[in-house]
Amino acid sequence: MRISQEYFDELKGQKITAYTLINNNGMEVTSLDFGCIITKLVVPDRDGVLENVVLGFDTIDEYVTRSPYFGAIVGRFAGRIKNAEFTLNNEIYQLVQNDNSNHLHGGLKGFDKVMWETNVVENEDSASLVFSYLSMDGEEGYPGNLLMKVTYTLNNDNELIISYNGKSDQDTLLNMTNHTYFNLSGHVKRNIFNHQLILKSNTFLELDEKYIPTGKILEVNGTPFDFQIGRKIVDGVNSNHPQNILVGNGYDHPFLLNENNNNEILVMDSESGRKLTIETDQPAVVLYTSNQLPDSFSIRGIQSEKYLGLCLETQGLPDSIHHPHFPSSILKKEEVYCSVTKYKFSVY
Ligand code: FUC
Repeated sequence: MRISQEYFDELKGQKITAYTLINNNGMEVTSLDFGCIITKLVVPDRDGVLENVVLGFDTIDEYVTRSPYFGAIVGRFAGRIKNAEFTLNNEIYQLVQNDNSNHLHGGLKGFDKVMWETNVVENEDSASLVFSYLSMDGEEGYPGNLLMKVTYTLNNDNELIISYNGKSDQDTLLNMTNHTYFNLSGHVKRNIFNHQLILKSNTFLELDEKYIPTGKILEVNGTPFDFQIGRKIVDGVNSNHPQNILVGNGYDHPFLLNENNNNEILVMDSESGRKLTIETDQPAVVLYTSNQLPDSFSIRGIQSEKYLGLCLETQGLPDSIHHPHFPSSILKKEEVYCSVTKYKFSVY
């Protein structure tokens, strides 16, 4: 295992560093201390060819001005909170409105746009980046001083393990995820239409026209939302299902997971032979097929357009604070938020 570290860019006089973890098979994960952004993830295809399989940029300016959360850690709350407000312990909290009148992905300056203190840890069979950030009471509207730690570990089994650890001095909301856009073709040679997805989930959340959960939990049976035996992403693009059409022809939906820590999410690209297996302890995964990716810029020389990346955001349910029948995302004072998601790369 190796760790390298190099100057990436500068933002308002602050130096941003890119850290790269490299395992004995040549798999590489590069991440910034800004937003814990994964800029590159290099994995072999079935012929052993090492290529990058995530969307990312080479300058900080692109991340700050136009990135739709490429590779970033999202917090304090992944997904939307209706009307950007909530009541907790009889107190009303007004959050930053950054998605119409709603709150999205932690606000205008969420965890994806702050500097994280970074430490490197090297072991024989793994290497880790440990990121820490103290989010102050009132930041983006949330209560409590929250100390957050996010750890990226790469091992020699081609696994990237992301673990989250948080503690607040007041009751607060917390729902963390990583917002990587995967494209297993390698260097974005094709869009994700033919990526095959298997998901151990038989229900998903209905969304309203602002992408806020209505509260209804729908069965996947007989719909393009049924990934239990596997289907291609293009099915949801061509679908007449009102929920596929609503989000811009594709998916932008939370799926409730039937199982945890048991190969519950699988993505395969038959042309490259790359396979990604995700395991998590989170109750849900948001499947987002980059339906809103603008075509107004390029991504490392490739024209940006819809469907270039596939996001599988393991997390709690969006807007859960307004739906008592959803699993709670309240983090109690002095209790520890602890969660792990594992991404394993292999070939078939
Ligand atoms: C996802 C989606 C949103 C949004 C964002 C960039 O998590 O749920 O709709 O477009 O990412």
